[in-house]
Amino acid sequence: MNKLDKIAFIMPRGAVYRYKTGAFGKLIRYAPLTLPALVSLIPKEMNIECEVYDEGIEVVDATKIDADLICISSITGASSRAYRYAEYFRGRGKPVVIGGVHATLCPDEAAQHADSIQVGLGIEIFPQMLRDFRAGKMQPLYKARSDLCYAKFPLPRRDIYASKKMRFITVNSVQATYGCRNKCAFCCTPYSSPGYCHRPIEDVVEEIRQIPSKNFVFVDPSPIEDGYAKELFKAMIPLKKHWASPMTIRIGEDRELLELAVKAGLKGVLVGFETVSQQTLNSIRKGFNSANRFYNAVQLLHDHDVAIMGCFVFGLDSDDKACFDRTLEFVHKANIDIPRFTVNTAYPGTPHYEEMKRQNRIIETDWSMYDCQHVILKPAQMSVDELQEGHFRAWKEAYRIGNAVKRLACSRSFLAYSITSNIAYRMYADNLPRFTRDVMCDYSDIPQLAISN
Ligand code: B12
Ligand code: SF4
Repeated sequence: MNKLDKIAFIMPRGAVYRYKTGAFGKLIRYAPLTLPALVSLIPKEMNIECEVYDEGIEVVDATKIDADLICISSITGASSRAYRYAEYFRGRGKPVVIGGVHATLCPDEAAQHADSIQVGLGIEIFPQMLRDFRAGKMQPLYKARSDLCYAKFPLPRRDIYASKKMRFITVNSVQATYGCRNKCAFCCTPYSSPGYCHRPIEDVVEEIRQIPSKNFVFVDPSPIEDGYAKELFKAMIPLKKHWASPMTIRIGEDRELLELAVKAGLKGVLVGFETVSQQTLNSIRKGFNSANRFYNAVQLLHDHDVAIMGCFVFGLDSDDKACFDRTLEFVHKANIDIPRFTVNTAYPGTPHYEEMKRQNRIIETDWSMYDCQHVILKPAQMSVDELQEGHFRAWKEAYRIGNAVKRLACSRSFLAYSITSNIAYRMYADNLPRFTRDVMCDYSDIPQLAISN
């Protein structure tokens, strides 16, 4: 039997996203659902106290954390820090569990740093692991079943952020669907989840109804990839909420779906356009999108007062040095309300990563650099410096005051949010170049201890 009166959850963040020292301001920082969902899964009868430490909203002092079990959640870009925290706590004799998207994609690696790892959603395996831990028989690996039941989730414990909720723009994150039907070569969603799964519509509606605010965000990869979305949106209309969500650009190509979404309160979408070149879209297995329809789709969204956060990738293999200006031209012409740029990044577990490895083009192995803002691959048609500099220049150019004012004046969609986001992303764009490799891979704030056997 093990004592399990208290768990400490730690969510490390990459340097750009860290509280105070990062570049990702409060105006664009919403709460991930990860820790509220995990805490809600702790069986009540186990009577376990929880402490939650999220580096996105606080400076974490590991020496002050004391708990019977340390649970670390990390995405790829935060995994080097996750491992350092794990080493420190194991050095203090504290058992460590690591879960999240990176442990799901790289279980063998994560297992070297933890007493137990969790692969996939925690829905069944997290409570099981806690029971096993208390019984003194925790297993080294817990893997979610591929036929999980998505009904009757406990309500996420958003109250864990109560004392720090002002550090987020919202803590009201909701997820209705998991995985994605598409299989874009660079994206880890299809390779870290078992297909495209839905929660029952009545569960999602009831969860949204209970949110004590008019506004919330979906964190689904794209909830509109099949007929589920239309039924969900119909059921959401009476709730009279306002919301934003990631979605493919299909939302701007299916008028009936868009009208239902707007009636249900849609105010903003995050769309991964990735590129304005059809050849490049095809090369990344995103050829189901048509670049020549992007402009009209954006206009349709704007006509329905929906603001667009548009994401673009630079340095894909068919991108030459003209990709920066070509993309900016589209951003300006279409008045993309909140443009965001990334550089070609290969995440482990994806076909893209395997291909880049095969071609011996991966030039960076510290996961902290895998935040999509730093070049980690040899580009095909430009140098590493040209890609990095072109990327920073695109951010700067898009957020020049004149450009931001022009697009906001033209679009007028969800204006208050678009204005504050533009201010926050302008600061982000100005700050990005100071996140050099030395800053990104500096772990000196995490204490070091040798692992005791
Ligand atoms: C919120 C969010 C963010 C937030 C915070 C992320 C963070 N944790 O630091 C912000 C805005 C900062 C962000 C930034 C970025 N993000 Co992001 N983000 C998300 C998003 C939309 C929602 C996360 C969430 O709430 N999920 C819902 C919860 C319930 O699921 P979950 O996190 O997987 O948790 C469950 C299980 O994994 C497991 N679990 C998780 N942790 C643990 C821990 C333990 C101990 C246990 C037992 C179980 C467990 O149980 C949980 C409950 O079932 C996801 C997409 C998604 N839907 O997951 C992308 C996602 C995590 N982001 C991603 C990416 C690529 C980025 C960016 C590069 C974006 C960009 N283009 O610039 C940056 C990178 C930042 C960095 N430094 O690396 C990728 C991750 C890729 C990877 N391999 O790491 C995702 C998966 C989207 C995607 N498909 O591309 N992101
Ligand atoms: S990029 Fe978007 S559409 Fe493509 S697989 Fe990922 S979530 Fe699905």
